[in-house]
Amino acid sequence: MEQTFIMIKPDGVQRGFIGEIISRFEKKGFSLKGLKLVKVDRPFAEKHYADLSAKPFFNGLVEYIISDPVVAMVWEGKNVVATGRKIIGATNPAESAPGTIRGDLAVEVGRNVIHGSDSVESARKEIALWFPEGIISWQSSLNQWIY
Ligand code: RTP
Repeated sequence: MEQTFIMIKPDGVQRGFIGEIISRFEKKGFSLKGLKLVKVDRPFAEKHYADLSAKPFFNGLVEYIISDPVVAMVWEGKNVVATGRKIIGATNPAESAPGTIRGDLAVEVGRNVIHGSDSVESARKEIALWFPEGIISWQSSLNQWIY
């Protein structure tokens, strides 16, 4: 079953959106497979965002991610990578549709509450980076009715 990596960024944690965000993924029918509150250091954040190292906003982005704890999660389900990105909304909250997490909860691209893997391959790499200890395998008793 497909998995994705979702991170609630420091602003999402500080603003009290952990429950709201988990609820949106649960209501859609996805399963939470990994969850931890972590404060990452600069080398780790630079590794996570390595693909963006040439961007002018890279240093600010890294400073933001290391500033306070984030919630790292693994979610599982049918098409969870692409559907997760739809639930999250466009990168710039000014362009995110109402009803999406960023469309409802954010106004600034530099404080857009949440990250979600952009492909199955990125998800695999990000889950390995953030959960090197691995993911506990378990099944919800509701699984047979979710889809
Ligand atoms: P994410 O990786 O956080 O899910 O975001 P994304 O794929 O929607 O967007 P991406 O282009 O990968 O950018 C990663 C994060 O960098 C910040 N950003 N700031 N100041 C700016 O112009 C700017 N552009 C991007 C955002 O926090 C974005 O989520």
